Amino acid sequence: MFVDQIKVFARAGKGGDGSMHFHRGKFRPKGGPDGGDGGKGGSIILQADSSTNSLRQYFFNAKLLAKDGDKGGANQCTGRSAEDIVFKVPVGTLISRITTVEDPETGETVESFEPFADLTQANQTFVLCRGGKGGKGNVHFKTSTHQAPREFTPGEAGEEGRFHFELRSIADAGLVGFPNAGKSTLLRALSAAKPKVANYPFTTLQPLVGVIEFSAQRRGTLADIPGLIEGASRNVGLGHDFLRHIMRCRVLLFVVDCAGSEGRDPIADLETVRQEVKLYSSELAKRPWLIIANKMDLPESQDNLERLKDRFKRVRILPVAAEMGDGMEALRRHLDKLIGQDTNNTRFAPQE
Ligand SMILES: Nc1nc2c(ncn2[C@@H]2O[C@H](COP(=O)(O)OP(=O)(O)O)[C@@H](O)[C@H]2O)c(=O)[nH]1
Ligand SMILES: [Mg+2]
Repeated sequence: MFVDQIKVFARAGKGGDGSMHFHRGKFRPKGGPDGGDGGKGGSIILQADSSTNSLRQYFFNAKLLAKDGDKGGANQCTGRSAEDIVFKVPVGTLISRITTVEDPETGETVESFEPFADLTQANQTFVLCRGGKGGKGNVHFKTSTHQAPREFTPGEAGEEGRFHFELRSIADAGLVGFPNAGKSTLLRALSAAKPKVANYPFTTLQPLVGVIEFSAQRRGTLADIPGLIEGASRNVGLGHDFLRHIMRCRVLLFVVDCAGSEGRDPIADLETVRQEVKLYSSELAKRPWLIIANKMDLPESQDNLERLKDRFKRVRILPVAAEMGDGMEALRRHLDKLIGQDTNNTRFAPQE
């Protein structure tokens, strides 16, 4: 299940009430006021987490609640504050507040979404609902003429609201492979319009996104994400930028130069790439993937293709020659099954 948008209700904790209390000692039966303040209510905090690419946890738990602060105590004791609760969301989650407004024409209530945070950086945090402050105890209300105050203030309510979380992905499928495997050539061969640079602010790597038209009503998006090198999972080069981009694709297409040009071995290349992906995120490694064996026009490719099939027995391997356009129809058919979406579906949002 790939949940990319969800509505949640969130409520931070209420502050504890201030206490109304008078000191009662053995030798001071009528002591002064000593009621302490209430503790703070817990806040609801969101944190962008690079190890997940789905909002599915909120599908089953769409109520985010934090605890209330404790009431103040005698002896000027401040009540205990409730802990803030941190909820993780994937990097790239856009958060909007949902308000309901009345449609002036029909009188129906409609929801409106007002964007208010975009979590684009790993570990970035955001306070979704702030916990209420604790109330003041009666000790604060004592003055020279008012020695036995009975006043205290209640704790503040925690903030609450309904929110829309939406995971903005770069593309439905991402092309992954070492330089010169043929990713750019493939993207050009498959996409209908000239691919555009994706509008993602957090990197010097520029993913190119193209739209594939499967039929008049069905399309999908495909990203060419440059920059993979060995050691990416250890953040060598721009490794983490690269991996963060592919985290935002639902399906991974591993492209290899099946001819093994420049002394490369396609099997070793693929093992290395899979390993980098696994090391970075086990969730990413479980995502649907297939192998595109490119450059099948070259004579060395045939043997390597057999070796590749032997090594990755359970993985779909599509032999193509992107430069010549060979194998594109079979690849398109397969991609349609994996990522094709009806264009009437409002969730299909082509890149700007
Ligand atoms: N013989 C052959 N060469 C190809 C094929 N696809 C791409 N190339 C060549 O491989 C080189 C790298 O291709 P490119 O798409 O830039 O690779 P990228 O670095 O993965 O984007 C270029 O010189 C292409 O012309 C193919 O199907 N057959
Ligand atoms: Mg390229």
